[in-house]
Amino acid sequence: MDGTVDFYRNWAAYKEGFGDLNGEFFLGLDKIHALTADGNQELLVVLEDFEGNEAFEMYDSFAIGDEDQQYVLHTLGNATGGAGDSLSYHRGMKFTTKDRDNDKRKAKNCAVFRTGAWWYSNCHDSNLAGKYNDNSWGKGVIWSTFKYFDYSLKKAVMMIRPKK
Ligand SMILES: [Ca+2]
Repeated sequence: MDGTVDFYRNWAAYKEGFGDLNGEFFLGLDKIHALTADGNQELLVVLEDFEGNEAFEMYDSFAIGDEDQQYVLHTLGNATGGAGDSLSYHRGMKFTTKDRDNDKRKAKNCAVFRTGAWWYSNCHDSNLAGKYNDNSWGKGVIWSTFKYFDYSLKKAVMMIRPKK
């Protein structure tokens, strides 16, 4: 939301989580796994561009594997909302960081290539842990169905809650 926290971090950082809970942060893959393991969570993605336009996308289920499974995005339900679906492309992908290449891109690590960490495939439709304020192709805070690959968003939030 303001670029104060560096998101270009390694596997250990994404496992544990980092940042400021009152500002920018990543909760941590172990915690996200624990919170989603019961299979009853939904995901809301909230996005904002630098012109003050907000967009949302809701997924009616969301769950990731544990570290042995490389935090695979094994469950991602139906998408609804105005932002468009830039996450389903990543369904079934393992998590990749700059020091752990689990993506589908041959001869490149997508986390390095796209300056982030994500459930990269070959490489991404979204890159919410990308580099803040970097509008070069594919490297910024991207949700491609909302603002395409050359627009780094002002704000990106992922929230989960138990389904009703
Ligand atoms: Ca690769």
